[in-house]
Amino acid sequence: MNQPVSLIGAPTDVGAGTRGSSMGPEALRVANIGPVLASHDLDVADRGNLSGPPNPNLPPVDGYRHLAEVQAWNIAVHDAVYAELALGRRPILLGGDHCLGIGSISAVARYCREQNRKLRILWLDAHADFNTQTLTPSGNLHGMPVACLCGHGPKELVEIGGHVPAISPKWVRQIGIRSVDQGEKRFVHEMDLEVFDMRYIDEMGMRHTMEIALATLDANTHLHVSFDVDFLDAEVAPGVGTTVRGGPTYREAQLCMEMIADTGRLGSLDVMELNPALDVRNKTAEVAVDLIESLFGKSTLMRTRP
Ligand code: 4U7
Ligand code: MN
Ligand code: MN
Ligand code: MN
Repeated sequence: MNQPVSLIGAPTDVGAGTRGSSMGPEALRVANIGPVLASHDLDVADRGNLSGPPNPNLPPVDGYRHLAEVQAWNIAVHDAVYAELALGRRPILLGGDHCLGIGSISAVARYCREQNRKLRILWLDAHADFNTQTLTPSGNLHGMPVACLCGHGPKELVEIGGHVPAISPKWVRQIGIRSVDQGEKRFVHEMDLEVFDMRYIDEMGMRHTMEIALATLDANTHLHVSFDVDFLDAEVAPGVGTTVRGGPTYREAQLCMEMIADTGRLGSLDVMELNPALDVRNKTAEVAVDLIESLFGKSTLMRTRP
């Protein structure tokens, strides 16, 4: 029997530069995320939306915008994600901007630590999200979650999971990256993050990329996918705040999701940064739901592994 899943909405854009990702959870529901997953022999519970402070829309203070609000939302996300894991269910976080990856992944890491499980994180994104207080060009915390999880950030966010750092950079594989800021680039190298950027995918292909990114998973590994919808090429997915051209095509993204599904290890998921205010007839939400369907095992035909 498939492990049940729980949808958790986190309707906020406090960590983003462009407003609107706060409407992401509802757009994903309108695109039928719940029923679509339920059609694949999955028990799906929609837990509704979390609540938290409104977006005050203020400039950065000491390099961070809205730190207190981002902290409050992440604590709510952490608690909700952890509660689902403790029930033996697979949390699907419906964002919301990507700063919420801190709450979500710190909860997954805490659970894995308690259960003595290994953790592998696939970060599907156009961006590395590895900025810090001094490196950030914007102060927007959705550009900093990976650094915070690795222990580099304000204590308000770094300590949310109880254990500092929440994760090791060694557990992370970043895929689809094509926009990294100058200082951020140096820090990614310094911390030795494993990045499969678009040039790598162009040269080696998505199949090889995913084989490498998914290598060395074992039966005791929890796989977490943090899917920033701007991972996708801007023509496929216009409904995001920070579009970057030159991303994976629809077919490449499908293959990526199918190969993750084939591992049978998917334990939790974030669907982040969808911005319905910038979308066209909800098509980006529909594309995201299509891809998530593949991630949970939809395949065209029955297949045996090659
Ligand atoms: B997302 C940016 F400067 N790097 O830090 C920044 F380009 O969660 C963008 O991946 C961050 O969408 C994008 O503000 C964050 C910018
Ligand atoms: Mn991004
Ligand atoms: Mn992101
Ligand atoms: Mn974005």
